[in-house]
Amino acid sequence: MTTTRRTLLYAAPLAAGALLSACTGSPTEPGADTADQGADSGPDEGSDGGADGGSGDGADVDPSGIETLATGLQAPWSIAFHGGTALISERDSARVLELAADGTTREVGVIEDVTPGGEGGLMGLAVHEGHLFTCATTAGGNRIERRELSGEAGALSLGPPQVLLDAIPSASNHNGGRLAIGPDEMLYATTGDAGDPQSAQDLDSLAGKILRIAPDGSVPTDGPFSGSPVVSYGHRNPQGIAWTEDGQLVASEFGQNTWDELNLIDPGADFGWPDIEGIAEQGEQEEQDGQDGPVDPILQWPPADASPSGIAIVGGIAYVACLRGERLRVVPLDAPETQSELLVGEFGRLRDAVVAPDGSLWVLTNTTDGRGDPPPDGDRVLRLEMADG
Ligand SMILES: [Ca+2]
Repeated sequence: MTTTRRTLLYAAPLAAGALLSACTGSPTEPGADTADQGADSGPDEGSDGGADGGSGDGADVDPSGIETLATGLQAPWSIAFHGGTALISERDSARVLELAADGTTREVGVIEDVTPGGEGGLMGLAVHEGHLFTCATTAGGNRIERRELSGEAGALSLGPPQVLLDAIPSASNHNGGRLAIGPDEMLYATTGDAGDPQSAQDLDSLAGKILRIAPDGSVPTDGPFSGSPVVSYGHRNPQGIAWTEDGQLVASEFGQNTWDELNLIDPGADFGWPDIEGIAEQGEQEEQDGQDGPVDPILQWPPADASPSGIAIVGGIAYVACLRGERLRVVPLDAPETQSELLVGEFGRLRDAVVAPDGSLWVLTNTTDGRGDPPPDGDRVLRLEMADG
């Protein structure tokens, strides 16, 4: 297979079987993991699976090397880079950690006023021009703040908080919570429906949306809805956002019972929830109001095989960290049907995937949040090397 896109160098020191499935992208058996996952995954970040979504041959995979960069993390949620230094959020402790080259972590600070509970707590991180942005659950809803980062690597500290956006509806489930700086240097945030599905269709609610604000918290004047930070609506619980080199925003989203989604986000678009889950069935689209109707996902998966959270895009390929599905999905965006999968069942639930400054792909495991089966050394950061294929 000749390709110019960047592909993944990967090795599976632990399980040849996982390597085989990574290479072939063989379909998983429906319900195969429900015995040990169904009981503890609940209805939200993993729910009852349906039929097999299938997966075919995807990106070239050249087994070579995988590295554990850090262990001992507790319910980690997000990785963001401040220069060459990785910052990691822990959901329940509300700690922001910095990762040293030797794999040790150091507490940079604890985000104040965080009220962890269910899926809430300290969630997404983003860094832009010396500032750390956080999304966290507080008594007054989910809140986006920024703080100045000061000091050198190994001695970083946080300045006082500035609240950028407050009172985003929160609940024990469906908090969204992912942050990212876009190619337009704006701050994007995903929000869940917080248990009120209809709020996703209410343009006056911040729930069930993808939002966009300036780094100072102001609402950009060029958004699709005047005076509003809303970019897109009709989302249930999106937790992953990333951009292609062409600037296309891509988002992952948890479905309810039937279909998780991977969506291409265009400003102003409706993504269907709660009327439609996954790709619209015949007839569902006609029932919708609006000129263009809701937008279908480019790909859908049964929650048992996915439950997607953070995503990273490298060379036109989206890498999707899956919680209940316990795998990294590999989706060539120009041919989503050729998707494949990596790390299947090897490291448990996966929460985030990010591109590091050196171009490698980092993946954050998530086995210690009460739903996984944690190893004795807690959660970890994995490094997967990328190479030109
Ligand atoms: Ca949808």
